[in-house]
Amino acid sequence: MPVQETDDKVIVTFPNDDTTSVTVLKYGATVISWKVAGEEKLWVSEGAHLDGSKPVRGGIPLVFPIFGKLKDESHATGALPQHGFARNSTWEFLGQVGEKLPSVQFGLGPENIDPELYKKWGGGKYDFTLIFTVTLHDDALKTDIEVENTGNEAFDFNWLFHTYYKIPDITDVLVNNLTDEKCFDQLLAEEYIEKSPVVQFHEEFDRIYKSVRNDKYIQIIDKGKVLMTLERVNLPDAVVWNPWIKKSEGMADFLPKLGYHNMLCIEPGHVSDFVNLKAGDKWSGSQICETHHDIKQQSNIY
Ligand code: TA6
Repeated sequence: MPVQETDDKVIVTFPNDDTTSVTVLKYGATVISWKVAGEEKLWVSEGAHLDGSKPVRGGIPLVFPIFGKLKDESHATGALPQHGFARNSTWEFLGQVGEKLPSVQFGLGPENIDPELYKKWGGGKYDFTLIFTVTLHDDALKTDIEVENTGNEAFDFNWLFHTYYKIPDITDVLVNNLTDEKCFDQLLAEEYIEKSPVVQFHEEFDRIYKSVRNDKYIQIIDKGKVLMTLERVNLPDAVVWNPWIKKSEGMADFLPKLGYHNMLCIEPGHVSDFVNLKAGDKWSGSQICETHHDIKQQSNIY
């Protein structure tokens, strides 16, 4: 059966191949597993809370309406917790919307948010609908988000897919096609141009690559083989994050502690500034995670 719903999850399997599947936890509409021919592509902490008690550490948490935590409490999102409320609210399963490529949808509106939490966004004056779509290909996963302003006041928001990829070892992987891109280094609180021909990892890494052309592939390369190619639609920014040992030791739900060796976050979004959505308008963005590409080296020279 291509789509199975349980009380807390939705499991989608590829037609005639149940070794290819995606599992979505209704809490946060968090993708907690994506398997291609039996091989898990996402990293989920062994200490992740899957009972709705806190956002899932791993998989694809959904970040809305704020990325990170604003220091400016006067901003409409200033009182919200880090990364907003989408990842810690239970979404409504809206059903299957695609057959040949099995696709399922989840919805979130003010009625699904804890009232205390919702009031922290602009005093609860905004009205919105989020529609999250997950589409399973034989060797790729597509996630789409549509944000609709169903109220009568414009609002500002960030969106980000906080995708945790499973990798053999962080010290072996490279990430390409970010050379000459402007980035904000969250650790140094500094902005600079990335000059490394390929990004490597040997310590905590937390950078927001800003306005990266949407036609640029971002690839995770392991010992010369492309593990993952990320394509983006209308998502100009990409956060690259690995907590390394000290940060992972400081996160109770990050287990095993050496697990930072086996994960890397490449997080497409619109986070370096806000999207301003007028009353009645819609905005959408997508990530396509692909496992079948060869290395595609792109630069900004033309
Ligand atoms: O996406 C990178 C980041 O903003 C890091 O700075 C780190 O805080 C990470 O998100 C995880 O945040 P969380 O709230 O899930 O612990």
